[in-house]
Amino acid sequence: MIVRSLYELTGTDRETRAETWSSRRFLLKEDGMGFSMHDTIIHANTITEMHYQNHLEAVYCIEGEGTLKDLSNDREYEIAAGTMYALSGNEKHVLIARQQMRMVCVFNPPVVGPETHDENGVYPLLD
Ligand code: 9YT
Repeated sequence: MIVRSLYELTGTDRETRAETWSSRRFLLKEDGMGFSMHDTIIHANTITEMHYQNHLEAVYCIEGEGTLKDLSNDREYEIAAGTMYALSGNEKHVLIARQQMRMVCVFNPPVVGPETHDENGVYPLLD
């Protein structure tokens, strides 16, 4: 069994920071669950373009409000606490955070640890 608290992750190599977000990674590939689970803060008044070509991701918003645009078909969705979205087709997307947003994110395959977006918003597949 694995039991972890958010404060144990803060400031360790399980916390990855980027310009528009900070991701606290509760579960990584090394934990052997077959997925990774992150508690991610998206900073207020930011725009983040992402394209997870190598991973499927589900995102459950538990705080804040923003707009999600699916760049594969130009559809828009309002995201607020209590809303989940799943990138079931590796869709290129953009998240416009009007407020600070807090998201629980699950990745399959699991991330290894330090992944952050490359210039195309992609996470590499790491071993
Ligand atoms: C909502 C979102 O995808 N933000 C980027 C960070 C990523 N989800 C992560 O690694 O936690």
